[in-house]
Amino acid sequence: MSPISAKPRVLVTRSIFPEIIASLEAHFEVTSNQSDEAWSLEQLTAQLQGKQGVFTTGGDRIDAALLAACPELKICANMAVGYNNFDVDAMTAAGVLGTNAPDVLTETTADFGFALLMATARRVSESEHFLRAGLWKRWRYDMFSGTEIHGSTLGIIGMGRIGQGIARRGAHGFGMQVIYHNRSRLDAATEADCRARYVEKTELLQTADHVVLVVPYSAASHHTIGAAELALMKPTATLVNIARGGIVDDSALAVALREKRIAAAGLDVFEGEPSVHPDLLTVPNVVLTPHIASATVGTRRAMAQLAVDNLIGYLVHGQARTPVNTLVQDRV
Ligand code: 8YV
Repeated sequence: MSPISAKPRVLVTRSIFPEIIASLEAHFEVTSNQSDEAWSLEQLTAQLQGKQGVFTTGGDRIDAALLAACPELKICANMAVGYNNFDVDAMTAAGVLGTNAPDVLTETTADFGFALLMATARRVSESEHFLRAGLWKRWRYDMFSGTEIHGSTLGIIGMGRIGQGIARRGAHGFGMQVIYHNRSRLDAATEADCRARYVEKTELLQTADHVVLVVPYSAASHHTIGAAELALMKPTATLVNIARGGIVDDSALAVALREKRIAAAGLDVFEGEPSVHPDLLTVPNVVLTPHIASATVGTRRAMAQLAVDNLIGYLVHGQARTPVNTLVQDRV
């Protein structure tokens, strides 16, 4: 028989930095999936039995059925700023706290949004494939001509912290005119800091040279960009999605790219990822990356540490740092 532990029990669903496991072990009895094998819902449910906390990543769905099967669970700490993998209402109803990992990834993710915009507009991937394939035989005046970045119009849909970081890079670094659309308009000081002007979505799509999507995923933001929206964009425009799969109708986008109704797209997130719509894999004018916008060692470490801080904060001290459903925390 195993000795009775006074420590709360925590599950870590995916492989993570060893020192993060060590910092959890100072406070908890930890079970971790360091082999990183993908767990089915049934396996996750089985692993969660008797656990008070779980360290999740964006792919771990926490819903009413899972919560009903795991009555001891008190907190789900997401190592992600987005938490569309949480059914927040079901968690609140079950008395389970959810936490996310905001702020620590803002600038890194904004850097990547800009990197993807530039790679897309300047055809970096497409031209590298051409070179690697041994097709570069001579200089040509129009070889891989792209779209201007400096001085162009940058349209940002979703002007939270990451959107603002991209706006500042565009306005201050590249002299871009920044327009944005958001559920609510920013205050005047933030608009001035970002040098960004609020416009309706239609105007943004019609006038932007580069459209960047940074909205959280929800039923309301599903297919924010579909065939109708793509039809509004300039034929020379680029589209970048660093938000979530499902914000863009990937099938409609593949058609628009193939038919050159827009110039190019840069995608870090996909509907049904890690699967990618097969048509996107065959069109040349799209840059595809495997959901890596926050992937620097320092940022991923900080995101993981924030999830750890939330687990310790809540299960040991009764107060998490970044809750997403504060009602539960208030009740404790
Ligand atoms: C994560 C993200 O890498 O923070 C987010 O919302 O999309 C990414 O930074 C991913 O969700 C893994 O948890």
